Amino acid sequence: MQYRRLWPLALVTACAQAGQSQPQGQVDAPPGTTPDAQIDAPMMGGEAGIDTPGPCTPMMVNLLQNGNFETQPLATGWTETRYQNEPIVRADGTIVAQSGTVRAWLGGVLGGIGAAATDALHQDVAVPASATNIVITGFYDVRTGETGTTQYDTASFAITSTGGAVLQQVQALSNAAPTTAWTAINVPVTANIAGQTVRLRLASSNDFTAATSFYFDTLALTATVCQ
Ligand SMILES: [Ca+2]
Repeated sequence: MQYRRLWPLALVTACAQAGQSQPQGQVDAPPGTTPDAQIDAPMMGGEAGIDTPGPCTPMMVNLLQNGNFETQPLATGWTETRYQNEPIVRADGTIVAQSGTVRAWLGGVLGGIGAAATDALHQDVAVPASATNIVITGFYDVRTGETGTTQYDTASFAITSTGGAVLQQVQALSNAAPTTAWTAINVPVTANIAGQTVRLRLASSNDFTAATSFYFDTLALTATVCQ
């Protein structure tokens, strides 16, 4: 940590030795860094005595575990809330996985009259305080026995608190907008989740007739973090 906090001085020294001039208060950053935000920002708070972070090496990471659902045992990293104890992370059925052989399959089953069939799958993710440029990517596929444009069966992909409060809706799906192939998700996270543990939650609800299946695969929660 110490050497990182000292690098601007070292760089100034190196530049001076090379005969280059530097306007006072400006230091060129090494490639791949954004010096203004990382050097100036910590100074803006003005709190004396706080150990402000120095420049870092930005690195893109995937914060989601087993987003492609291929890790054994099935549903590693995820918590399933099953309808009639049917597994959600599975390889069987007619829709081939988008990656590997396993995907999440929510719904595809009939509920009772006045008692919807519900499936849910979630994973809690600790988002580093330094995380920026957070994006959710993946694929979904919706197949339904319903016709028409009335929503009877629905699904949602959301970022929630660990208590379940929705922080950002990532993707809302229903029988009214079925797909015929895997469809890409690419959604920037606008909710302020850096430094928090949040929940990625997939959930479905089916009514009592003409089932709808909601498939998800190859999910990722990527962010740029300081290393
Ligand atoms: Ca997969």
